Amino acid sequence: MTIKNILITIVVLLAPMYLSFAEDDKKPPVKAEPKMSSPKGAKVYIIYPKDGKTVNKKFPVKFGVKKMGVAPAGIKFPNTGHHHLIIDGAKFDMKLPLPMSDTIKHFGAGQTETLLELKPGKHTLKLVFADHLHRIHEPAVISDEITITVKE
Ligand SMILES: [Cu+2]
Repeated sequence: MTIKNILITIVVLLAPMYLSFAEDDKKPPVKAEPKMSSPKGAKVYIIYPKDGKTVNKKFPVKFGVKKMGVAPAGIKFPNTGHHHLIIDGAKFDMKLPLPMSDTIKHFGAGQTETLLELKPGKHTLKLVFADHLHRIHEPAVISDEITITVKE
C-alpha cells in the first residue's frame, strides 16, 4: 500500500463517522411518533357535489366525516384529523405525511368545505383524512372517488 492509498483508506473509514456526527448536530434524536389510529367504522365522504354531477367552474365542495372529529393541523387529539382533497387522482405515499400541491389540498384550519375552481371537463375528487402531522390514520380513512364534469 502506498501512503496515498493509506490516506484514502483512512478518509473512507472516517467519513461515515464524521457524517453521522454532522447529522446529529442537525437533528436531535427524536422518537418517531406512532401514527394516529382511527376507530372502527370511521369514514370520510364528499357530501357535495354528488358523483357524476355537472358543476360550474367555481363550485363548493362539502366534506363529511363519521365516527371521528375535525381538529386543526398541529393539534393532537385522539380520533381526530383534518380533511385533504385529492384532485384528479394525485399520487401520494401512504406511509409519509401528505405533501401539499395544487392537487393535494390541506384543510389544516379544520375547514369542512371549500370553494374550488377547476378547468372545464371531467375531474375526480377524493377525500383523505390525516392526523395532526398530516399522516394518514391507521387504518386509513379515505373516501370513495367521485367523478364530476365542470361546465365550459
Ligand atoms: Cu394536512
